[in-house]
Amino acid sequence: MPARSPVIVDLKFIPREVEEALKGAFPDREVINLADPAHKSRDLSGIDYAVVWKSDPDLFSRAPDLKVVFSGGAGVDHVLTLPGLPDVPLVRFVDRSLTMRMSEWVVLQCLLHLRQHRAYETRARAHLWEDLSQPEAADVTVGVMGLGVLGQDAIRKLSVMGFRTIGWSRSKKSIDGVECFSGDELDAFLAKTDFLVGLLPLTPETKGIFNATLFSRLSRKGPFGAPVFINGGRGGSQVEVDILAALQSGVLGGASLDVFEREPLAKDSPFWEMDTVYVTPHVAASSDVRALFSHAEHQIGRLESGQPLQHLVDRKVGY
Ligand code: NDP
Ligand code: OXD
Repeated sequence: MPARSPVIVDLKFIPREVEEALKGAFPDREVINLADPAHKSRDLSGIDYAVVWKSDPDLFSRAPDLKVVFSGGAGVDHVLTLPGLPDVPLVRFVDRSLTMRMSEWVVLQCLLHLRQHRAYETRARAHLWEDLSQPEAADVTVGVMGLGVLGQDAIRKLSVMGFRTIGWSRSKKSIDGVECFSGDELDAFLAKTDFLVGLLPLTPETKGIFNATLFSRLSRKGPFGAPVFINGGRGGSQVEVDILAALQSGVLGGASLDVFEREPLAKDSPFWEMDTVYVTPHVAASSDVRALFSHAEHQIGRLESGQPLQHLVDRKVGY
C-alpha cells in the first residue's frame, strides 16, 4: 500500500486547543502543524492535504502539490483570497456543533433585543425597579438573510421560541412554516422584517449589502418601531459607517455584531460603548478543533476510497 500523504495544519486558532485536538487526530498519517517552529523550513512538496484558517500567504508556494484544501471554518472568503490558491477542491467545515453554536448566538441576540435586556441592565445598575411594556416573540418577525446550513437551523430554533420567521437566499427555498424570498424579492422580504439576521457568506455579491439603503427598507411596524440588525455572517457584508449613522438617527433601534469590516474591532470604535449595541469578537460559532479534524479525516477517507468529497465550495459563486 502506498504511504499515506501527511496533512498540513495551518490554523490561526488558539495554539493549545490545536495541539490538544491533534492528539489522536489523523492516526494513520503524519501531521505537520505549521505552528510548530520545527516545521518552519520543512519541505512541503508532495503533500496532498492542508487544513487552513488564515494561513500564511506563502503556504501554497511552499506546498505546491496539494490535492484538497480544507477550510478551518464554514466561511471560505479567507481561503479564496490567499495568493496562489491551487485549482483543487476546497472543502468547507460543516459541523453539528458549529451549527448549534451559531443558532445559540442568534437566538440569544434576538431574545436580548426582544426582552430589552440592555434597558434592564441599565436600570439594575441604578437600582431602579421599573417594568417596560413587553411584547412577545410572536409579535416580532425575524428575517434571516442566508438560508444555508446556519440560516435554516437558526430559523428552526427561532420558530421554537415563538418568533415569526422569514428568509431570503439566492435560490428559492421551501421551508415548512417559513415564508421564503429569493434574489430580487429582497425589498418585499425587508418590508416584513423587524429583526434582521445576517448569515451570508462574503462574496462579491454580498460585499457591503448591509448598508443605509437596505436598513431604510426594513419594517418599522414591529413592536419597537425601529428594526434591529444582527450580523453573524461576515463583517465585509456590512457598511459600518451606515450602521452607526442608522443607530444614531433611529433608522435602526439596535444591533448585535459578531463580525466587523476590520478584526479585531478598533479599541476606539463607538460600537463598544453604544447602549443599543451588543459586540462579540467573532465567536458566534467558533470551530470545535477536534470536530474539524474528524471532518477532514472523514473526507480524506471518502476520497481515498473513491467516494465524492462533501461540502465543496463553488468557486464561481464564492461559497
Ligand atoms: P451556506 O453556504 O450553507 O449558506 C449560505 C446561504 O447564503 C445560502 O442560503 C445562499 O443561498 C445564501 N447566499 C449566498 N450568496 C447570496 C446572495 N448573493 N444573495 C442571496 N443569498 C445568498 O453557509 P453557512 O450557512 O454554513 O454559513 C454562512 C456564513 O456564516 C459563512 O459563509 C460564514 O461567513 C459565516 N460564519 C460565521 C461564523 C461566526 O462565528 N461569526 C461561524 C461560521 C460561519 P443559496 O441557498 O441559494 O445557495
Ligand atoms: C467560520 C467562522 O467561517 O468561524 O466558521 O467565521
